Amino acid sequence: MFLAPNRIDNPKPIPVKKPNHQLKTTPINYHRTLSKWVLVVLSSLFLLMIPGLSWSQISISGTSAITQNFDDLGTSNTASVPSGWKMSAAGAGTTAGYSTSGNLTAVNLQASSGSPATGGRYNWGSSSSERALGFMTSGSYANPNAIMVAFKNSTGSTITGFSISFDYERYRINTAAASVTFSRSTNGSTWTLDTSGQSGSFATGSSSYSFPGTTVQKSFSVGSLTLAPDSLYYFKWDFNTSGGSSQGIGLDNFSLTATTAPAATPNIELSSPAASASNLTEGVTNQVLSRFDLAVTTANATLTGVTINTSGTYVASDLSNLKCWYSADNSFSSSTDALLSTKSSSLGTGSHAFPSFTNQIIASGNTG
Ligand SMILES: [Ca+2]
Ligand SMILES: [Ca+2]
Repeated sequence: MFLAPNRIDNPKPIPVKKPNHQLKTTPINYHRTLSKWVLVVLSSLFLLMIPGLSWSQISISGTSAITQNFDDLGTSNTASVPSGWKMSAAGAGTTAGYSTSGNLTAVNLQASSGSPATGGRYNWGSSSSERALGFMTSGSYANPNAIMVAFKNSTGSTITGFSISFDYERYRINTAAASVTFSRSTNGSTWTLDTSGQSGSFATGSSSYSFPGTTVQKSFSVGSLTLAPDSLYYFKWDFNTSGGSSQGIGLDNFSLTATTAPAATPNIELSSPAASASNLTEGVTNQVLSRFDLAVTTANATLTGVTINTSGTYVASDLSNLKCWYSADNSFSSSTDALLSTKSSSLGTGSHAFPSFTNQIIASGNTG
């Protein structure tokens, strides 16, 4: 960190040498916060570089809810499922893992009214803008089937739990038993049943349609997780609609909220070379007045502000501004280092908080 005054007074035709004034600075305060968004930026860039990966995992970048209402399916009977979501091949629901090669990323039927009887992967809906994703089976479209989704922990912290909610919606009642179970996985292939998410048995009855009819709302928490940064987590819904005389079931209104462990606190060692008094000559710019070093370990740190004290024999009008620069090394360059703030008023001796400060991340293991 370098502090430098910059003389920008109007040039005078005949420069008059003023007596040198002594100006001394001492950093008296700095602020730090944890930084997690670097990881978010990097993962976003990675996704941008691989546009073909439409089925890539959904990034959990914080503790806000991640939702999916499937309404973007529209009324297409070949609509692609949302990014990160997959459907098993017909009849392959029980054995399907997230990376099973036969998995599909589009529906093959849609219905918003009427009495559809063809089995398939359904884009269900009550209107063109209210959709759900699911199945109805038949003699030619085998049971069971599954929907899966993958998430990546991009929070930079350990995820310790989830709050999850979703709805099962029935679009067709029929004489065959129907139920949906819910499982979770850390690898997308070994699934652990979570009974909190199961639909229970849908009542059977003679064939009839409603868009939608019975809705089963699920809302529950998953705790005791240790999901490290950058690791993946998977959810699976197994639809058992018994084959023929199938009921038509959809999944809708999914919401996932992560709970994270308190992030590691960065360890910051401040070393401040003695702020030796120095004399400034009129007209000089980018004169280093003081430097302090921040050695960061354990976790990334973000410098969010700097306040200094100045003292000496100078007066406010001797300076045009004071600048706070960041350098990743120990030599100052106004062309390659980062200007974090410029203070151009009230420059007399005393305390100066640098205004409109540009936050500066110092990654763990680095000194800036
Ligand atoms: Ca919906
Ligand atoms: Ca709905």
